[in-house]
Amino acid sequence: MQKILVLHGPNLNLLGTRQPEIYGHETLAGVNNALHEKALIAGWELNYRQSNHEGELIDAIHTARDDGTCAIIINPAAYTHTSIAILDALNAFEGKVIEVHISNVHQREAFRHHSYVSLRADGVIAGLGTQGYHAALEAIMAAAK
Ligand code: CA2
Repeated sequence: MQKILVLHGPNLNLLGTRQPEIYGHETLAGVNNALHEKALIAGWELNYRQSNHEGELIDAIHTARDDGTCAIIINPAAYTHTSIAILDALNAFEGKVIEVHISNVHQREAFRHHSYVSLRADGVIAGLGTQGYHAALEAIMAAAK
């Protein structure tokens, strides 16, 4: 079974509980369960992880590098705009990387317009709400056919 990791950055544990006008009403558990089910039906293993700590996200990327994970879907949240360390970790991962943002970061404050992670990402999805995660998953599975 091919394996995918979905990695959620800081504050995304609050999804569905605050700022629904920006991030929608779906909870993180709802997103993860729906992705897990979709992957499983297609014969893929999907693991997910959320952390508010940069080092834990980096450790999860290192684990993915060693455990046969073939693709990472990552919403680095605010670390998108600050973290060279997450970029470096992703650069050491050989599989596919898709960067997802729930909101359209380009319509928001200027500091959200730059992404370190985009320097490594094979694809970037922004502004589709939580459907962006599904688009990323479908793209990864379609590319492997
Ligand atoms: O649009 C996205 O997915 C972001 O990655 C979300 C980050 C933000 O810093 C990025 O610029 C864009 C923020 C995640 C915070 O998530 C919350 C969800 C619900 C309530 C409060 C925060």
